[in-house]
Amino acid sequence: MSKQTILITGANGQIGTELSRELLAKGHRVIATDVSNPREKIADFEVLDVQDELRLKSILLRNDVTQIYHLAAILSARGEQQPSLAWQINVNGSLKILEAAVALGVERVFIPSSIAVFGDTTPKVNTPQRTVAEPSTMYGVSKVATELLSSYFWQKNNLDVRSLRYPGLISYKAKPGGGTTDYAIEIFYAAKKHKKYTCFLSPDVRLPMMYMPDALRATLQLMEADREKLQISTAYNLAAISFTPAEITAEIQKHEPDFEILYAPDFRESIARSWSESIDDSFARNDWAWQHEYNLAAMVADMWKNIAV
Ligand code: VAH
Repeated sequence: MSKQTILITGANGQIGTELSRELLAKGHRVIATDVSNPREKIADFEVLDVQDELRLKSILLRNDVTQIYHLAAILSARGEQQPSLAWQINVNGSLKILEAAVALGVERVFIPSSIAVFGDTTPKVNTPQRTVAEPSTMYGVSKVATELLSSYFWQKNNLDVRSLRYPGLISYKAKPGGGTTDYAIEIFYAAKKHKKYTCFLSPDVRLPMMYMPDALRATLQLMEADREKLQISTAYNLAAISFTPAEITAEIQKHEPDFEILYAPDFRESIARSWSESIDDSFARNDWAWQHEYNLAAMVADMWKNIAV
């Protein structure tokens, strides 16, 4: 892909922090944006609330932006505590991004989706690409809406919008916030620091998960794929591993035999149980040669090696 000028919203977040570095390493120019200044400046940075249409357009115009990665979002757990804010940021924010992209000739836009679009009426095992999507969280509702907006803007405005239904993402370079899958990150810090963790999900709750290096590679691979090969204009199912709190605990105990887990399910249990247990991502593997690299053991080993407390 030729060198691009890329605007990232939500750049201080779990994905944005690492995506900025990946895109810079590929030689692209990155304008990182978020609602507050970053702790560490990785790229050119501008404060931006995605609901501020005038400022958004000013930054896009001033920098002649050719691509947008719109990562700003309120995740599932926080979205249940602030549903109206989740709709404002996740849907109205995305609509402003899409409208500005069309108005200013931005060539390509990435808006992440999530396996949170699935609900209790969705087949839970090997969830198909095209299936029932009746989520029971505002986050899931907002992601169904943004998937449909993405497809609409492709069909009606020929705007090249692409999206992935990310599973729970695990990483150590930037802390996540407000997610239901965050236990799978918290557990490492607790194991290192205290050799004990109280998990907010039950031991048998199986969820689709992915190590961040796989997620970053999938994102760039999709964004660099030929559009003609892409059959899906909403969001691609994306899969790597699926595990339960009990299974990741057993894997961590191979590194810290004294690690102990306690279970105290909270409101996030019902969110997690409404989601898929595993995902069929055959469309991604067929259309743009997706292939994950990290299994549970490899992810845990790499997290354990890199987490410092
Ligand atoms: C969340 N990490 O927990 C996000 C993700 C599949 C879950 O979308 O809300």
